[in-house]
Order: sequence, then C-alpha cells, then structure tokens
Amino acid sequence: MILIGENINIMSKTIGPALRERNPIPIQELAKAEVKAGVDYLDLNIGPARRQGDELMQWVVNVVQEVTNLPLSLDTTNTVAMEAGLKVCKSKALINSISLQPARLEQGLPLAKNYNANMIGLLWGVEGMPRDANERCMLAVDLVYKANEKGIPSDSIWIDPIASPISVEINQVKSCVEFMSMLKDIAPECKSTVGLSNISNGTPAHLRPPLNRTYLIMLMRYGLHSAIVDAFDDELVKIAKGKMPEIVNLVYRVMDGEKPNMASLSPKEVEYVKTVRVLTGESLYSHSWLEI
Ligand code: THG
Repeated sequence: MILIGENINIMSKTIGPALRERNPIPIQELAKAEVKAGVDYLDLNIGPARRQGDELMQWVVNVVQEVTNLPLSLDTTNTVAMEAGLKVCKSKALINSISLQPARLEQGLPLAKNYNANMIGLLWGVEGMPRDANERCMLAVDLVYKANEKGIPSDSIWIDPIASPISVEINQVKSCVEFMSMLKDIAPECKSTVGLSNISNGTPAHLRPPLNRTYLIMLMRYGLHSAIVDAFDDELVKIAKGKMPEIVNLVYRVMDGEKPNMASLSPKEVEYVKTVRVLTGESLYSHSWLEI
C-alpha cells in the first residue's frame, strides 16, 4: 500500500501562514517528519490558489525537494499552478487531481500526458458528487475512456471514489467501499486512492484515528492501492505496511458477518470491532459509539 502524506496543506495552522509568507522552515521540517514517519509520497495541497498559484506551487515543490527525494502529489484545482509545479518536479509526479468537469478534463489530461505524470481521477461529475456505487462506476469508466483516448495509460490513473464524512452520510461511506469492490472488474489496470481523513472530518479529534484506521482496512480488503493519510498516525502506517495482520484479519471477519465474543478480545480489538460496525452502517454513528 502506497501512503501519501496529507500534512503539508494550506488549511493547517502552521503551514497555511508558511505558504503565504514563503517561509520554507516549517514546511521543510514537516516534510522531513513525514518522510521519517514512513510515507511514500508527499501531498502538497495549496488549495485553489487563485493568486500567484503558479509561483507558489513551484516554490513549495522546490522547497520540499531540497529536503527529500520522495515523489510528490501536487494538490490544487488550479491547472496553471499544476503545470508550474510539474515543470520542476524531479521524480514522476502525481497530479491531484483531475475530475470529470469538462474544463478540468480539457486542461488536466494534456498535463498528465505531456509531463508523463500519474494522475488521480477524482470521481466528481458534471452534476457534482456521485450518489452511489453505480454512479461512481459510470464516472470511472467515462474518465478512464477519456484519459486513454488522450494517450494516458490506465496504470497511470489512480481512481478516487471520494470518501465523505461519516457524520454527514453513512450511505456514501458504504458506497465508497462497495465501489472499491467493483473497480477491479470495471477497470482492472487502474490504481486507486482515497482521501482517508475525509471520513472523520467533523468528528472529535480523539475519534478520528479509529475511524481512519478501520476504514483503511475495509478498503484494503478490496485492493486499495494507495491512500492520502495523516503521516503521524503510527498505527495507521503500520496497518498499511502489513505490520498488524491480526487486526486486519479481525476487521475482515467482522465485515463477513462474524460476531466475535467481545469478552475474549483486547480493548484495542473491541475498538476495531465496534468501529467497523459503525462504518458498515450496522451500528448507528454517534460521537459516543466506542462507549456503547
Ligand atoms: N481526494 C484527493 N485529494 C484530497 C482529498 C481527497 N486532498 C485533500 C484532502 N482530501 C486530503 N487531505 C487532507 C488534509 C488534512 C485533513 C484532511 C484531509 C485534516 N486536517 C486536520 C483538520 O483539518 O482538522 C488538521 C489540519 C492541520 O494540519 O492543522 O483533517 O479526498 N484526491
């Protein structure tokens, strides 16, 4: 499993100001810490970057490349900024992202082709967010067809079904997993990714790691290729790197309907079992699900 560290992003209280002030120190410190934590890519999220986005993206790519050789995921909706960043990337970059909105496709696909980059194909359609797994499949097929037509091979496309917060809509949480189980059939050569932390957006801080970790395992079950994650969640990194096979196995069994005897499980195992039930919709989500 490929991990893309999410931590360098414009929304962050330390990184936002550093990006705006062109102060390299906090960004380089964070980049080094993410590398040390064991991620494989660094996501550089500068947001929509309407003002001087091209200069900002180029600056941050160069600043990060001074301290690491890890490949970069360039995260912006501004295609001018995207191209400016691609120009200075030293290793094969990941374009984050290209959605199905016509302008995004028209401007984004040539970048993936011309710069020989990988691209995240975000399943955001002309009408916005897909409503279920079937709509996600239709968007994925459409996106891959259009990218192939422009000469981008399927194995450079990392499909992102768009994870959404559990506090908003459990059906979307389930659809995303269901879609992952279908992707192998509809686009076997494509890779996949997901913005994992989206799932726990809006939930209290201490509840985010259990949701993120459990959801990762549920998606891994269907072959998830990569995920955009909090690099500093040690347990999450361990799960992704295959170092917690017992927990992974337990979550898989609960997904299959097994009802383990809670009294025989460790507190950590109980936490995973309760969380997978919330994420499959079997138990109702509330901020106190772990205590029930
Ligand atoms: N798909 C793709 N790209 C994406 C997303 C996606 N990029 C952005 C986002 N979603 C993934 N990245 C983040 C980054 C930070 C957080 C969530 C997702 C986050 N940050 C904390 C917060 O806002 O509370 C802490 C911020 C901080 O560092 O201070 O939750 O879905 N392709």
